Amino acid sequence: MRRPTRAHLSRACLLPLLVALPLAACGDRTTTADNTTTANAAATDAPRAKDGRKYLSQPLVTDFYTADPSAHVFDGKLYVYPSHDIDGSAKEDDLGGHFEMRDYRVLSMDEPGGKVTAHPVALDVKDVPWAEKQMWAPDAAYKNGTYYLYFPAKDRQGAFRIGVATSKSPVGPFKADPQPIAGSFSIDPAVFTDDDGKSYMYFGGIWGGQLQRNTTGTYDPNGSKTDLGADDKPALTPKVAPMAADMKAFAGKPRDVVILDEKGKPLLGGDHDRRFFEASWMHKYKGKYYFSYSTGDTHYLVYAIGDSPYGPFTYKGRILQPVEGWTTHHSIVEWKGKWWLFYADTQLSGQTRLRNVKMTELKYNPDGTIQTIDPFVK
Ligand code: FUB
Repeated sequence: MRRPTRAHLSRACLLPLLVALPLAACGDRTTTADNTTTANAAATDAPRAKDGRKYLSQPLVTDFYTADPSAHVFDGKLYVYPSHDIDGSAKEDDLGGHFEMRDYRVLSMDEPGGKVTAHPVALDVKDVPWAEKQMWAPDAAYKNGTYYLYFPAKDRQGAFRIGVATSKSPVGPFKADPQPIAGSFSIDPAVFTDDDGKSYMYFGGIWGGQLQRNTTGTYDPNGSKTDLGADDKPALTPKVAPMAADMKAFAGKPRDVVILDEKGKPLLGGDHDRRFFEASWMHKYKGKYYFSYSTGDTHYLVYAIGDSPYGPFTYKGRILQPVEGWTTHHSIVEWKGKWWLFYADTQLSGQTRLRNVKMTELKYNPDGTIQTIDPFVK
């Protein structure tokens, strides 16, 4: 049998299930009356990248496009909160105008490598009173019987803000608060709950994420379209804010998340291989706080370690080498005795705007550093 090209795969996998699908490529799956889809993460005849390299792992779902996977374990089950990429009409640009997402769908799994259930729409931009467009990378949290979905979107002035929506179910539907979180700006919320029950939101992203347009505390629509252009000055930092007891507001002003080099100096703006771009994530391993993020235009997922959720964090290295596609965005979670990295590439479409989420095991060295993952098999 001829190996399906990425274009074939993309079209075949996204067609309604009217015809017999190439199950070896798309994975075994069924669709139920409530539009729930289940897919088997394992593919037997794995397609290769254009240059012949074999992907390390396969997309978790193949009948719609997903990115920015935030994974959480609730009651022993794994839930992934991804962006839902769509094929919009905007031209690709440096500010991410081509990421035109309008809603969220949650994925769930009972076992690593097992069936993936894709649940119906959990939140649509039309049901968020303050938001106009671009429902980018979300995250979720749980407290006292309520699930919280955090999401960035542009308001009617074109400024990214961060909203919150709640549900009694981890898969939604979620009901959005009428206003964004007061004092929030930029993109990519990641909410971490520490062992003492206190929660923190990490957020921010440069370029399309507008961090460089929020340096004074107010959104400046005419601010820089790129880095600040001050290569020998400390880089723009992500932000962290403690969450209020109701998980719907900040309990304090957002602070800078300072990332230091090996000499204890803040990473510089010109250090594109290591400076923060977007996609904050926090996890705790053996009592240390691991802040991880994407370097954007150099395409790495990297991490820094600290002793407090507020930092400072010292840069330690790469988690993931560049994937196929411009962006990747990740999460790290412990599940069933192993650690997992969730990330995205463009295997199904070959287009940056149409990504697909994946998972792979993440391993630590005895000294607590993370073993760098290559998204391709040698
Ligand atoms: O998916 C839209 C944006 O692209 C996310 O918010 C960023 O992290 C990047 O993945």
